[in-house]
Amino acid sequence: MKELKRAVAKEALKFIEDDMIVSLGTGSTTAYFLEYLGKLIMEEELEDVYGVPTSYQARLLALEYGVPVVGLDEVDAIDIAVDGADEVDLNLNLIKGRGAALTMEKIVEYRAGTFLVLVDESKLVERLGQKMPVPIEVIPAAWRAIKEELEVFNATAELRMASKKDGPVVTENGNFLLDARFHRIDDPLDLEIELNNIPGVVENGIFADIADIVLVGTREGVKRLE
Ligand code: ABF
Repeated sequence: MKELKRAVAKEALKFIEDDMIVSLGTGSTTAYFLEYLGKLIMEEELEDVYGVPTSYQARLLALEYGVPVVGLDEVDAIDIAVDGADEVDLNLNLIKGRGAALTMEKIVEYRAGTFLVLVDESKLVERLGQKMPVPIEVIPAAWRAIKEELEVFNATAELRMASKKDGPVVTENGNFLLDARFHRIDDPLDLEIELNNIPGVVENGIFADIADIVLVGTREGVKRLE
């Protein structure tokens, strides 16, 4: 799978031009993209490209590979957002958030001129929710109330734990994460809106109707879905 991720990461470079502001996602596929992007910048093949990291991990990797970083509040616009996903359905709706950075990811990817998603073929599904849970970022004190509310949606939600001794995962915004398994997600956009209407929910990992292009690494080469 590593080769497929590297292949899509390399293909993504074709979308990057001089003077672009590029938001940088989390996860292993985007890490390969950062490695290749940094190389082009260090070799001066690309000039005046700046990265807007969506997580501390993305920031560290960008700096390690030589990609200059700026804050979201320092730029007028984001030309292109590059990020991975946990699931992609036939209409390019996504589940994201296994990397715990879904809130910042959605903020920048909603705002970007182009949102480019990098996945390997194992992420493609007929319908969202088939394999992966939907991560939901919640106000810590409300996690149990929201977990019970999610039963109304026929979902079973688990509080994401860092480890037995370290307790729950805490996001960079200081919140908890519930991983919610839905039996069927027939209308991702509708569910995304309904979940964000539950008091105490900060953001959820359904990214409906937001991706512009999905590059899929397959054994037959990189496919472009849009
Ligand atoms: C981020 O990285 C998250 O939204 C998503 O869950 C994860 C995908 O990681 P990988 O590319 O390693 O599968 O995009």
